[in-house]
Amino acid sequence: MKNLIITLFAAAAFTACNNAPAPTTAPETTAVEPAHDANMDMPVAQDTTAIMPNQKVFFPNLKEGQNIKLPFILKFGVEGMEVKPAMGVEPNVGHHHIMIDHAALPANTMFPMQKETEGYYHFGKGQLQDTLSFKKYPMLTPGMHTITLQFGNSVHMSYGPAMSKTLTINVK
Ligand SMILES: [Cu+2]
Repeated sequence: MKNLIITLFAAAAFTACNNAPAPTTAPETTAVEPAHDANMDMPVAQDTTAIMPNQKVFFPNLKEGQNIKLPFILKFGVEGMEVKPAMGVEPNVGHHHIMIDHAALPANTMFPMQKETEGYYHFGKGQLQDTLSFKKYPMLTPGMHTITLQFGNSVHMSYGPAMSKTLTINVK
């Protein structure tokens, strides 16, 4: 008798599950809010504003005010996060981006794609360095420029200023 009750209970539970499948789509939102609420609308992406004190990017071979001569092999450094090619979104994973003469991007902002002529370069294969040449970086004319390393997640959403580093360089 006890076994029968358990069997019936299990069958009932199974039926109940079948009758009430979990929703497969998120509730539709009617209003699209601008940047400050963007994370609410993108449940698949990590809250890119939640940067811990041990997480940062840096330039391993470049100092503030450094004189450089092109071509220059620029290395990209990151601590507390992992560089992977842009595929699925994972917490604390992403890739590097370089911006010439642009400030760090606010968190949850989409990195401009295919805008190299405007000074936006993304390294979605997980590259850890690039060669600064005048051919690829024509905006690096002689004189002072800012160069910003910006970490972003696999869908090119910025992790924000906390995961960026900006230096001024003097191109000779
Ligand atoms: Cu990217």
